Amino acid sequence: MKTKAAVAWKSGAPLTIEEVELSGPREGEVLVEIKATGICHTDYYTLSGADPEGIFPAILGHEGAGVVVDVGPGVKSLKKDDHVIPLYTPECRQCKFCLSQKTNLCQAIRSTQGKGLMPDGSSRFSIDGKPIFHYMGTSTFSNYIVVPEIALAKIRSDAPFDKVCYIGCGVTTGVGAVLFTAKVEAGANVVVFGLGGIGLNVIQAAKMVGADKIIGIDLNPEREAIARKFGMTHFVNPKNVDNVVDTIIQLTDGGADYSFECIGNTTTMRQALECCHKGWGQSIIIGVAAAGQEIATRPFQLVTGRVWKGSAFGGARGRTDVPKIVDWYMEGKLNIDDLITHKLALDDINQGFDLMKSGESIRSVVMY
Ligand code: NAD
Ligand code: DAO
Ligand code: ZN
Repeated sequence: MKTKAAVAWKSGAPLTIEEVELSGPREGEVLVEIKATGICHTDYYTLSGADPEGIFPAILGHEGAGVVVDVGPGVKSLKKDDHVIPLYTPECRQCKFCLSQKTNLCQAIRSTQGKGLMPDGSSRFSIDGKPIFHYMGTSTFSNYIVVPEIALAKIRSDAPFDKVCYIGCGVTTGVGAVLFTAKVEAGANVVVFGLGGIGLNVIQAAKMVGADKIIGIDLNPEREAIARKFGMTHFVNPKNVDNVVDTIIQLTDGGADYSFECIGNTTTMRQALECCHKGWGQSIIIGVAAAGQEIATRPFQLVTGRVWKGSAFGGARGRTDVPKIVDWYMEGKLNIDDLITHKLALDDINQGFDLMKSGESIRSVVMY
């Protein structure tokens, strides 16, 4: 079949809208009509050329929601018309990683997914017979996609696609980092570096669990108002203080119980660790730094009890946790609507990247 898609032909170039050939689902695979997709910083990171795993030509996008159109042989857990969110972190429930119950990093299809291919080593996308690579196993900048059954979370059918697509990455990453990775407790002091599409979700989850002080750090003063709406109690603009770490230590009487780095900058990663409370403070790295970057601190920071951790997709097990997060949104426990600042047609997808780069949008959503 044919599908309309935004194709990334090479790094640094705008996406172009193309009619792409999509071959049907094979064993264990599912054909999905994507109804809406968010544009995340990580799509820009790959398009910019900073991603060491970036492969071109590819169809980017990893924050979608849609409907099952057809299933391949052997698919048991999904059927036509089911509503789904594609998962760039699948959940096979059988691999060593899934069975460990210690991580959400299912490895069942990791090697082919990282090469832009389906698990059988081929691409389902092509133009004039030449393959176009998949991206993060999802490629939600295509109206139709084929994905493995283990990379789809089945969600309730009354959830609006144009909102819950954001649960495919940003919401789950931020909320999950608080609930599943850090397990922040009521009364904790929390610091969030970067008040964008991820950081604001960290803030709303910190408020949800009853954190005490929720301190937001951002260079963009316009992020203060929306962050306060989501639960931030104190705002620090690094441009207005001599030393960010000292400022946080003073505000929290000794340091943060938990800090979250939601920028992808190795300098702020160090600050996020060093603003943590001696003896127990934990710093969670969510931001993805450019290829080749390294983090540094004095080892004594760790000897004296601070803990450095990372979180991918919020530590969420996609098929298990994503439907629950959709429920939380539908029950009014999470605010997604106010974070979706722009809606675009696929033809205008490049505007979404411009809005992100200028700091004007929190999330742009493309509607098919
Ligand atoms: P974003 O661009 O929406 O937000 C980043 C924010 O950081 C902006 O508000 C910006 O003003 C602020 N900022 C930039 N440099 C700063 C600095 N030096 N000091 C203070 N503030 C600064 O990005 P996003 O969509 O929220 O993504 C944040 C990061 O998370 C990215 O690196 C992205 O790739 C990563 N990410 C990680 C995961 C994961 O699973 N770990 C998932 C999705 C995204
Ligand atoms: O299992 O080795 C692995 C890789 C898992 C990928 C997790 C990706 C999370 C960070 C990338 C940002 C996603 C938008
Ligand atoms: Zn697995």
